[in-house]
Formats: sequence, structure tokens, C-alpha cells
Amino acid sequence: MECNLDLLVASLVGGERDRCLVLVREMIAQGHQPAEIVTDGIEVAMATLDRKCTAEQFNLLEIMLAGRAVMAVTQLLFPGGIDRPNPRASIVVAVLEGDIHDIGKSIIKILLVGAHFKVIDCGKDAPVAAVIKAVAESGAVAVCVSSLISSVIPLVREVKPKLRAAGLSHVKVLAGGAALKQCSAGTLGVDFVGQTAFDAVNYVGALLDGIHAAH
Ligand code: B12
Repeated sequence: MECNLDLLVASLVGGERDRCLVLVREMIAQGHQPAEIVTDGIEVAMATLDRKCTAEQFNLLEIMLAGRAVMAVTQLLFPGGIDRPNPRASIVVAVLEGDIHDIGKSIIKILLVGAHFKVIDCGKDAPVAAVIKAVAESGAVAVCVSSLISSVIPLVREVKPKLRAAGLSHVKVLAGGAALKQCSAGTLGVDFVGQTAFDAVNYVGALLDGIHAAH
């Protein structure tokens, strides 16, 4: 079983999309859980790429191919990328302006849909104003902001005050992604900072349980 995870990591790093899909199908048949494949496969592969980037071996094509393989595996693991009837609540997800890293956001989106939420995806490189508009129009109970570029941090700090100015102070703001997960919620001016996509799903699940218990 571990052997397949090692192979998957190597194939993701190598950008071998079709090979990754074959391996993941085998792993699912062997009983591996999607959460394990994300944590011990996708995230390990990305950490390997990160080390290459830091060692100044950054190769854009290599990283793009790896990103494409990750997206294909993610879609295979979590195929429920369509709206479901009677969702538990609406959640907005976004990568803010200046950042185009959207793999983490896509994982969150897929997990939230899988957990029966309606997801409004503002995409990558999204202005804060577009996020506020999406919340106002959808009646979302929370916003998940994902960022891998440190220069986006000032924009993350704008989200909560702009929600408040729009009369949406009840909406929770969650932050995550490599550039944000080292920061405290207080530093970023958000309600919650998560380490993994699963933290986002657990937080909004608990939030809704709290809202229902209060009524
Ligand atoms: C793949 C990648 C790319 C791909 C992105 C493809 C895509 N569609 O996303 C491409 C090649 C396009 C790219 C481009 C660039 N990149 Co890049 N890239 C990466 C790399 C290798 C992996 C990122 C990734 O996808 N990780 C996998 C996902 C699944 O992890 P994740 O986003 O952290 O998400 C997980 C958790 O954090 C959590 N999570 C994520 N969001 C949220 C939100 C909430 C609310 C919660 C609770 C949880 C949560 O859930 C996920 C699953 O558990 C990283 C290195 C790294 N390890 O971070 C560099 C990295 C992010 N890139 C970097 C840089 C510098 C760039 C470029 C500027 C390079 C350049 N000179 O052009 C450009 C960016 C241009 C821009 N304006 O955005 C730097 C950023 C440095 C910094 N801190 O500012 C890094 C750290 C590399 C490095 N060491 O220098 N990149």
C-alpha cells in the first residue's frame, strides 16, 4: 500500500497525469481513503516541488504539469463537482487578487460539495469586492480565502471589515494555504486559520451545528 503512495508522489512530481490516475484507481480499490491520498500523496508531492523551488531549480513547465496531474487526481477522488439539492448552506471560496495558485481552493471546493454545501467559487486572482458581492448575493454563511503568495496578506485583512461595511458581519472568514497557515487568526483579522482543506469542512460543519443548536 505504501509503495503505491510513493509511486503516486513520484508520478505527481513528474507530472505523469495518466499514470497518476491509474495508481489512484488501484489505491481506491485497495481501500485507501481520499483524505489519505490528499495528505500523504498530493501534499507530499507538492512539498517536494516546494523544495525544488527553494533550491532554485524552479521549472515552470514541470510545476504546471504537476499541477495538471494534481487537478486530475483531485477530480477523480472527489467527483461530486456539481450542485446538490437542498444544500446545508452556501460557502464562498476565493483566491484573492495577485495570486493564481488555485489547487488548494479546488480541493476545498470539492470537499465542501462532497459534504453537501453549495459552493460559490470566485476563482483565482479575485478582487475583494467580488468576494463581498458573492457573499451578499448568495447569503453565504462563510468565506474560505486561500493564498500561497505572502503579498496577498493585506487583502486578506480587508475581507472582514468590508463584509462588516456591507452589513454582513455575521459571515465567518476562514483562511488557509501556505502563505496564511503560519499566521494567527488575529494577525489576519479572520475567524479561523486552517492547516488543511479538511479543517475548513470541519469548521463550517461545526458552525452550522452551532447555528442549528441555537434555534
Ligand atoms: C504548483 C505551484 C505553482 C503553479 C500553480 C498552479 C495552480 N493552478 O495552482 C504555478 C506554476 C502556476 C505557480 C506559479 C507561481 N508561483 Co508557485 N508554487 C506552486 C507550489 C509548488 C505548490 C502549490 C500547491 O498547489 N500546493 C498544493 C496545495 C494542495 O496546497 P495548499 O494550497 O497549501 O492547500 C492545502 C492547505 O494549505 C489547505 N488550504 C488551502 N487553502 C485553504 C483555505 C482555507 C480557508 C483552509 C482552512 C485551508 C486551506 O488545503 C489544501 C489541502 O489540504 C508552491 C510550493 C508550496 N509547497 O506551496 C509554489 C509557491 C507557492 N509558488 C511561489 C511563487 C513565487 C510563484 C510565482 C510568483 C513564480 C514566478 N516567479 O512566476 C508564480 C505565481 C504567480 C502569481 N501571481 O500567483 C512561491 C510563493 C512564495 C511566497 N510565499 O510568496 C512558492 C511557495 C514556491 C517557493 N518556495 O518559492 N506556482
